[in-house]
Amino acid sequence: MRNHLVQSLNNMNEHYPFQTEPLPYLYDYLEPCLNVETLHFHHDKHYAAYVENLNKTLRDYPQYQNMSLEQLIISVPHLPKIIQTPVLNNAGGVYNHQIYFDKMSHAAGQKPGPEIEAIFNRDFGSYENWKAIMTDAAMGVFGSGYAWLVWNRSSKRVSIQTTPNQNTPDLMKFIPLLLIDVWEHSYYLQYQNLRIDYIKCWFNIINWGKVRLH
Ligand code: MN3
Repeated sequence: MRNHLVQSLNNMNEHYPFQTEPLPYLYDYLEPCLNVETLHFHHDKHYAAYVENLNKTLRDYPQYQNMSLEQLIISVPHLPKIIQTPVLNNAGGVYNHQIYFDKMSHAAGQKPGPEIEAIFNRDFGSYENWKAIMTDAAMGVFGSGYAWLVWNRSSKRVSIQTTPNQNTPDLMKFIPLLLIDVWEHSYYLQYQNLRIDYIKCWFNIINWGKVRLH
């Protein structure tokens, strides 16, 4: 199963005890879209807390300590009831943040390459249409959650989804390609209530080189 699942950070196949992965860039690298303070809080406090809480949850369950994040997320319904919610929230929290941080880069006028642009043309009409739909999805997340660009394993098409809290798309059916975190902690220090400005800026810091079609 492993080879068919998304490989976003090098550590995606790691298992308990999970580590807080360092950012793949310096804290000021995403300026001005995401400032140093925002990244410090988001990475060092929020993401790190999910790692710590996931490890705490699995500490007394050696039978699950060799499972990857994706295996844990997929297995949630089969875990003992008492750890289902903590694993859903914290394995999801680690997984989602690792993809989020991994797929950003310094704004340099980046656009998707020809392969992704062709897929956007086919499945959304154009790159600009994709941006508009993705913006609406991210704006439409009520409360905390994410908007995702996903690859459908069976239809071989891309689509947009949203998930609440730290939920992920159904990893058996979809491969996450890209996501935007719209929890307030990801933007509030810098943008306050202006989620739309954060989303607009995020499009400029997507690391398209790390968005891989399958
Ligand atoms: Mn977050």
